[in-house]
Amino acid sequence: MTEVTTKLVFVGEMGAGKTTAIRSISDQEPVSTEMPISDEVTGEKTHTTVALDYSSIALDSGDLLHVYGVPGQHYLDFMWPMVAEGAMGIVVLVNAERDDCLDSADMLLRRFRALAPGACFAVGVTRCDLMPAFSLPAFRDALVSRGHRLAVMRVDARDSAQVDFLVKTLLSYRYAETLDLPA
Ligand SMILES: Nc1nc2c(ncn2[C@@H]2O[C@H](COP(=O)(O)OP(=O)(O)O)[C@@H](O)[C@H]2O)c(=O)[nH]1
Ligand SMILES: [Mg+2]
Repeated sequence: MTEVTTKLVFVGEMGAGKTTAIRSISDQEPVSTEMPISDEVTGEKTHTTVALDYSSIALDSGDLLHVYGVPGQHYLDFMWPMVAEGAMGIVVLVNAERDDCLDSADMLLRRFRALAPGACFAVGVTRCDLMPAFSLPAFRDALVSRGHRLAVMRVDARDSAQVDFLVKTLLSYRYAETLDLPA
């Protein structure tokens, strides 16, 4: 049996939960690269932040999943094409606490759809427990009104079962458009 390798990408702004989500579903500690972020760049954060996360996960099916986490900030977009290339699934993560989470999801969906036209997409909204006023249906409707029809779900990046569910949902799409049923 040939082993199938699949590439999955998490993209989102700093604090959206990428590193935590990848750690939640990894058997081993993921590889994370760090780079300094200065005041001028973010306007807030002075210490180092994780720029890229990577982990490989063996699925029950025997397939190998390569998982990448890439920052959603504009100034790091030089990394996006190489990470998006050949991706089967792309999860856009947004932090419910941020006022700009709709704009962030919209922008990242547009950019990554252009970079990976064959990929399946889903949006995961993190930190909803800290934001009781956040309405998932309203957020989903707002994305639809911007032309994005896709799975949008709450996900606590710290909860492996929730991240696992989101990833499995996305992986199940890979068959949706390739089925060639006899007439
Ligand atoms: N309360 C709460 N915290 C979360 C949730 N998802 C992620 N976090 C926390 O949010 C913080 C930022 O996550 P991190 O993975 O570092 O974000 P990254 O910058 O995208 O890699 C971490 O402290 C996580 O534990 C959530 O749904 N609820
Ligand atoms: Mg991180």
